[in-house]
Amino acid sequence: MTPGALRDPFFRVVTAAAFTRERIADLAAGRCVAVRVPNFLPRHVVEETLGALETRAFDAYGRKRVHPPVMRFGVGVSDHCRNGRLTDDYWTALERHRKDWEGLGLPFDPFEECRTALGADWPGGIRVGTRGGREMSAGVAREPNQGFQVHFDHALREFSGDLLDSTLVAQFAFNAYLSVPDAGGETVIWCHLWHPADEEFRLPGSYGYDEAVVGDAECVELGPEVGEAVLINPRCFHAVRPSRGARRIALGFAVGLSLTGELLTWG
Ligand SMILES: O=C(O)CCC(=O)C(=O)O
Ligand SMILES: [Fe+2]
Repeated sequence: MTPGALRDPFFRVVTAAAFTRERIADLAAGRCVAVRVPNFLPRHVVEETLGALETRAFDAYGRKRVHPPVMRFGVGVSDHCRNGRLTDDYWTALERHRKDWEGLGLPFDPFEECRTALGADWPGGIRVGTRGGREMSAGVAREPNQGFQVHFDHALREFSGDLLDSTLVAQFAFNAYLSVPDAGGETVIWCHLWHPADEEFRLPGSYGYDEAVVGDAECVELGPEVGEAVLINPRCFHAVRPSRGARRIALGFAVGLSLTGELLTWG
C-alpha cells in the first residue's frame, strides 16, 4: 500500500473555538483523534505562568526511562509506577510539588484555569481525580525540548486495576502551550493502537518505541502555538519532535471520562 493512499475519515484533527461537549464526545467516541483550541489560555495566564516558571529549576523525568531527557516542574504518575502499581513515593513527591507550585506566587492556579475552560461545556463537570480518597497531582509543566519518543498513554495498560477511584471509559491527554520553539517541536500522532507485537519495537528500559513500530500508518502533525490547548487520544501512538530555539513548555495532564460522566484529571 502506498503510504497515505487510504485514509481513515475519523482520524482527523478538529480545530474549534472551545472544547464543546460535541468535540469532547467526538474524541471519546473516536470520531476524531485531536481537538485543538487556539488562544485557549488568556495571554496574562500564559505570561505570568511562564514568567514564574522561568525563574525555577526544572527536574528531569527518570533518565533511564526517559531518554532523551524531558524536563518537568511538578510530579506525574509515570515516575512513580512499579509493576503496574502507583508507589507511595508519589504522595510524598506530591507534597513537594504542591509547595513548589504554591511557591511560584501566582494569583491563580494555572491547572484550575485549564480545567475550568476545558470543562466549561461538559455536562458532567471536571475535577482532579482521586485515588484512595486522596487528590492526585493536578498536572505538570513539561519541557521536551529534545522531543518525546514514540509512545502511547493508557492507564488501563500501565496500571493494574483502576488508577483513580472511578472507572474510566475513555482517556485523553491535555496540553496547553506556554512557550514554543522556533523550529520543530511538532506533536505527531499515528493511526496505530498498541498491540502486543509492538513490544518487539520497545526501546530497552524506556517508555518509548522505535519509530518503525508505526510502520506506514497515517499520521497527523500538530505544530504547537503559544496559548493553544490540544486534547488528544493518547492511546494512539504519538511523539514530540526535537526542537530548536525557545523552550517548549506545556501544562499537561491526563483526563479520564468516568462512568458517571465526569472529566477527571491527573498528573
Ligand atoms: O507535548 C505534547 O504535545 C504531547 C506530550 C505527550 O506525549 C502527552 O501529552 O501525552
Ligand atoms: Fe504522551
